[in-house]
Amino acid sequence: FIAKHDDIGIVAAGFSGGQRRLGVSAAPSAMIEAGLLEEVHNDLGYNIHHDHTVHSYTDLYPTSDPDHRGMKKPRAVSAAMEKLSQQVCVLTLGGDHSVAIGTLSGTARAIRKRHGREMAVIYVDAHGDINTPETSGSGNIHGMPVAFVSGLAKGDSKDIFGWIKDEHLINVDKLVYIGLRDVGASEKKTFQENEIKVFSMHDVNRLGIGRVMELALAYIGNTPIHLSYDIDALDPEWAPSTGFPVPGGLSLCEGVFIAECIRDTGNLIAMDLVEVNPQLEVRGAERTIQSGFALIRSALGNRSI
Ligand code: 5AB
Ligand code: MN
Ligand code: MN
Ligand code: MN
Repeated sequence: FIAKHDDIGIVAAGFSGGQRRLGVSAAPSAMIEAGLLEEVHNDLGYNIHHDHTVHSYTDLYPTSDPDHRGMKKPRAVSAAMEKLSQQVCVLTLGGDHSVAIGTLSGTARAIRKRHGREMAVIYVDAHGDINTPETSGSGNIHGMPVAFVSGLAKGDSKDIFGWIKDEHLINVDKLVYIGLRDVGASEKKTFQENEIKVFSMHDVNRLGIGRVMELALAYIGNTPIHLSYDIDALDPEWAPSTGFPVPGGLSLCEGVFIAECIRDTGNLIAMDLVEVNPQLEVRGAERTIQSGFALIRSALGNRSI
């Protein structure tokens, strides 16, 4: 897994079609301009494979894309994520969290093909992102990625997530959430009915992040891990420039600790960093970008002490 390799593929997935705010597509270029590639190469020591393109996938948007089962831009998101699913990189810079439909399905398929195994997913987020089109109040697909990649929400025609096959699916028995604090009633029901392992902010506050990570990693066992990190898991103090901030989140210190613990397993195979929106400059996007850097550095780097 990546801890044992010197090569890293990075894809800049500046996709914003899973929600209605535009700036989130500018996140990869903002992070790259702030020196992300140099940091990963010079400081973390990886050979970077990167196509020097920020993919917005807007060329894949159909001319007509009416709502379907309440979903906004269903065909655009589906087509973009079908493409991203084939790109399979270690680090994906979003974009909104609908990109996880592409990344999770892509890595799940790759790990099945290469290693004959199912991967685990650690999903760090303020939100559940497990709405189906039928339970979503907003119709925004960035609130639905886990439902689609776990098979809880079914696609229909090929151009509306029908391309998601069994080989792309993640197993909800190997899924762990950390940081939740804004979860809808039907999402709570889904968590309970499927006995999904959730460590909410309440659990983090009750147990401490150290114990939470012990429990989370023991639950997963020795399994390849895809880390899907929504920057809004961090408290707005540390990540103000994001589309759906929720107070009462992880400190940067806790957020970094999560990434370090996962790195230390040696089982990290892929990471998404999503929902940075440099155009929502509450207190300047710089702080949010620097927090994102810290998470990436901690997940991919070596121990500094
Ligand atoms: B994010 C909400 N649950 O479905 C919905 O930022 C918010 O990727 C989704 O976590 C937030 O629209 C999606 C209300
Ligand atoms: Mn290459
Ligand atoms: Mn999310
Ligand atoms: Mn979120």
